[in-house]
Amino acid sequence: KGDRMHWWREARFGMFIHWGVYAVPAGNYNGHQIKGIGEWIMNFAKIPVKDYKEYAKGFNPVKYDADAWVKLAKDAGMKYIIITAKHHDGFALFDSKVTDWDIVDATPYKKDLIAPLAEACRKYGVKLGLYYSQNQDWVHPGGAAYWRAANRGYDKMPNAAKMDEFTKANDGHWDSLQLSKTFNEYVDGIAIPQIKEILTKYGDIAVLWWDTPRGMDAVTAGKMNDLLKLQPNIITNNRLMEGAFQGDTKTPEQRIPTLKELDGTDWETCMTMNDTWGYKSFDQNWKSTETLIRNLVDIASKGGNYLLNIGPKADGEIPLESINRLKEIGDWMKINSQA
Ligand code: FUL
Repeated sequence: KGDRMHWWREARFGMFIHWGVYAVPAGNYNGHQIKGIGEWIMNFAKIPVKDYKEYAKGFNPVKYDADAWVKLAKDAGMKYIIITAKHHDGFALFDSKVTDWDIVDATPYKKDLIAPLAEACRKYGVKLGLYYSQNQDWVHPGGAAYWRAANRGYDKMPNAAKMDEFTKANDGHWDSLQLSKTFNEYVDGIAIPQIKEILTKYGDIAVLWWDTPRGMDAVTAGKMNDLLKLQPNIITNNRLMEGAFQGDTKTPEQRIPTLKELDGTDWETCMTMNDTWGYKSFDQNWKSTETLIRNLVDIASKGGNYLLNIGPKADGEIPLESINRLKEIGDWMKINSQA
C-alpha cells in the first residue's frame, strides 16, 4: 500500500471536475432559480426523466480543449485530476456500450470526453482519476435516489406537494420510470459493465472516486470492489459502502479537518470554488484566491490533499473566475515552490 499511495501522498493538490448535462439548465428550471448544488437539479426540482433527457441536446462542448484543461491544472501545481465519468444523473461522459444515455449517443457532440483527457494527462504527467456514482442513478431504471428536503425554488412549483408525497413513498424517486427495474437489475445491467468500461478503456486510472453509498449492500459493493483489480495500482475513497470497504482515503467534503480529528488515515478535502460542483449560471459566491491558497497550505500542513473543483459549462468553457484563480495559484506556486 505504501508504494501504491506514494504519488498520492506527495501530490497535495488535485483538480475535481464536475461536468455533465446539468450544465445545460445551469441551475434554472421552469423559470425558477433552483437553490443548492447544480448537479442535483434533476433531483431538487423533480425533473421528469423524459424532460431531463432533452437537455442532452443542448450539451455540445465544442470549446472543450482537454490539453488546455490539463495544462491549466498542471500550471496551478495540481498533480491529478478526477472527473465525473458518471454523476447521479446517470449521464456518461464516455462512450458506454450498455446505454444510450451518454455523450456519444445522446448529444450533438457525439465524441467521448474522457479519451482526450486521458491523452492530455499522459502528455503532461498528470494522473487521471474517475468519479463514478455507483449507487444513485436517476435516469437508468433501478438506480438509487436520495430523498432531500424540499429545496427553495422547487417548493414554489405547482405540483411540488404532490411530488413530495410520491418521492417520500418511493425511496426518493419521483418518476415511475425510475421504478421500472430493481436496483440489482441496474447494478448488473449498468453499473458493473460501466465500471469495467472506465477501468479498461483509458489506460492507467489512478483513482476511482465512488460517491453517495447510503443503502449499498455488501454483495453489490463487493462485486464493484472486485473490479478494481483491473487497475492494480488504483486508489479508492471511502464512499463505496457505509461502514465497509473503507478504501484508501477519507473524503471530508467542503471542510478541512482539525488536527484532532486525524487518525493516520490518508485524507483528501474536496471543495468548490463557489457554492456548486456542477455549473450554475448565477452562482457568483467565489472564494478569493487568497482563501484557496490558505486552504491548500492548511491542508498540506496537516498531511492531506486538496481536491479543488471546477464546473465547466455545456459548451466546454471553464468559468473565467475559476481559470483566473487557478492562474493566480500557479503564480504563487512558482514563487514558493522549491523546484
Ligand atoms: C456529493 C455529491 O452528492 C455531490 O453532488 C458532489 O459530487 C460531491 C463531491 O459529493 O456527495
